[in-house]
Order: sequence, then structure tokens, then C-alpha cells
Amino acid sequence: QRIAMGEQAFILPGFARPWLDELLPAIEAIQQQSPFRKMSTRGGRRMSVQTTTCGEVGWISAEYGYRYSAIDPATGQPWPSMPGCLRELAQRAAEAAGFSDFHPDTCLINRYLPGARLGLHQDRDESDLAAPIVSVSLGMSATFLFGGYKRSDRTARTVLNHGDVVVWGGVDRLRFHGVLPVKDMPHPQLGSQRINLTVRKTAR
Ligand code: MD5
Ligand code: FE
Repeated sequence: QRIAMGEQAFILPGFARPWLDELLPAIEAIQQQSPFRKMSTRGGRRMSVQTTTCGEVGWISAEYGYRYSAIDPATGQPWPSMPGCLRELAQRAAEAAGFSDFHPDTCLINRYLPGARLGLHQDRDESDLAAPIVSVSLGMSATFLFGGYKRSDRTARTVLNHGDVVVWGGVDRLRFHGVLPVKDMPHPQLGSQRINLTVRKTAR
């Protein structure tokens, strides 16, 4: 099943399910090595969402905005590598949404505790904007906002649940989007948190 949100944006409900038994322990190991932390926005405000990374490079907020770094500034070490099961899941999902040959080099891992939110923004820190982004939702459900190409464009709302995958690419890659404050409805496996993985290709 594939639900179109845009011409090249698709929700794949429950698509991640076959990978979860492998994926959940792998994420646990990643956060042991590179712990969750809060980044700051360009405006200098601390985000309510906590992040970590696996892959060759990781998204960090530095003094003057955002960049991708091969070193985790919290540990001084390279980021944990991307688990094979996550790479495979992302490639299969990309394929199902019409993007063949997806070769991701990073995955940003966002953790939402109750009340955490993500304001409307565009993802434009990747130099390869032709590649899609594959997002995997885990744990508590959240309401996702899907906007247009201007911040002021009206937004559509959709609920993303544990195991859902969304793929954004092509003409839909630069849409404004965000996540409403997450409500505390504990998930049977993950408890009071939502984890979102975004598998990306940053470098061309
Ligand atoms: C989340 N994360 O639920 C979302 C899922 C982020 C972020 O937005 O930047 O970490 S990814 C949603 C997304 C990615 C790329 C393009 C579009 C949406 N889009 O065009 O709507 O934590
Ligand atoms: Fe985003």
C-alpha cells in the first residue's frame, strides 16, 4: 500500500515492520555510542527534539548554522556506522516510491519526548537534492505537517505511526514540513518517546 502525499512523496504504512526486530536493537547500540543531544536552531534556540546520527557524516548545528560533520562533536569520534538492515530498508522503501539506486550516507535520528515538536522548515543542508529522504517512524504516534514551497503555504496533516515509512523526493523534496507537539501516549515497546529516522544522501 502506498499513499501519495504529493507527486513524489509517499507514505508506506507499516513498511518497516519486517526490519524492526533487527532495527530496534541497532538503534539502541547507536545511542550508547553517540548519545542523543539537543542541537540549536540558526536563531540560537535549543530544539526540543534530541538527535544523534549513524553513517559517514552527521548533521550538527555549529556556531553559524548547520553542517554535516564526519566527527561527532560530543565524543570526538566518527559516528556509528549505518546498520545494514537500515540501509536495506531505506533502499527498498525508496524503490517502492519510484527512486532506484538510492545510496544513503547518513541517517539523522530524532527523539521526541512528550511535548517535543519540530517547527516548519525545509531540509536543504544536503548538497545532493536529487536523492530522496526516507523517514521511518517508531514508538509513539505523531501528527506530521506537510506544507508547500513557502512557509506561509497551507499544511496538510497526517498521523505517522510505529513502523510507517515516508519517502520524499523530486518535486516534493523541498516542501516545508514539521511535527506537532507529541502527545504522551506510551508505546508498548518504546514507552514515552517517538523516534524518527531520516536516511539521506548528503554528498554527490
Ligand atoms: C520527523 N524529521 O518526523 C521528520 C521526518 C528532519 C525532519 O523533518 O528534518 O529531521 S522527515 C520529513 C521530511 C524530510 C524531507 C522532506 C520533507 C519532509 N518534505 O518535503 O515534506 O522527525
Ligand atoms: Fe525536515
